[in-house]
Amino acid sequence: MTIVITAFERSPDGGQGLARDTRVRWALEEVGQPYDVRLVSFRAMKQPAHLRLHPFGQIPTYEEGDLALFETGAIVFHIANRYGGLLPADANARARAITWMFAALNTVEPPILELVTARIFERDKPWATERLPLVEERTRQRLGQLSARLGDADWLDGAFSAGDLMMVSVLLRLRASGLLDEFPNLAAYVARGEARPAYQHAFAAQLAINAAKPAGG
Ligand code: GTB
Repeated sequence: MTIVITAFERSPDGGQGLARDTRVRWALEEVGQPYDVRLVSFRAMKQPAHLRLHPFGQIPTYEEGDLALFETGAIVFHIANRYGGLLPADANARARAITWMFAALNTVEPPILELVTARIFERDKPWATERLPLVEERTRQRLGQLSARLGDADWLDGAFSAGDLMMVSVLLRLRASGLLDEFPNLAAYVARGEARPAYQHAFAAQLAINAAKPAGG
């Protein structure tokens, strides 16, 4: 059955791989499943046809036969659960890998998104210079905790899993802030994720769509 995902017709990041279809592409590459991509404009995302797939009018979505999903956590979990390669067979190890997926999305990503908002979307506000250091410090604290847990391990819990895929995807959003470099083991962890052939393929696929399109073109 053909898997179809949606992605930005033209990602605002110009192909840096930061839009969330990249994590879904990465998961599909890791498990060796081919997929098609339907590109959607910002306008089309808010139209009834897309809202039927995604109630919040966003990308990515995932369609496979009768199944339609939204939310990257649910999509990556579905891929990992249905196809081998992203979750351990041992039940406890599997539960721990899933825990790391939730930790990435519920505990690590929120301060990172707050930081992105403060750095980019709120930077012209009169209170931005007061707020930004506070948000940076909250993010730094979270990264410190994650860094302490990772230590000198390659991955968060044994072999690479969907938990690492999600955590690396979340951390990648920090690169422009420089905060990641304050934690060399986390920077190396992200680099290990990016070096995986599956990530490379996913990145190249989204770049091929976005690099060819100049802003406003
Ligand atoms: N919780 C949802 C999930 O994980 O699937 C969040 C989905 C989401 O945020 N989708 C964004 C979207 O569709 C694209 S990925 N936004 C359009 C809208 O809401 O109208 C977030 C994103 C966007 C842009 C960049 N960038 O340019 O760097 C990075 C990430």
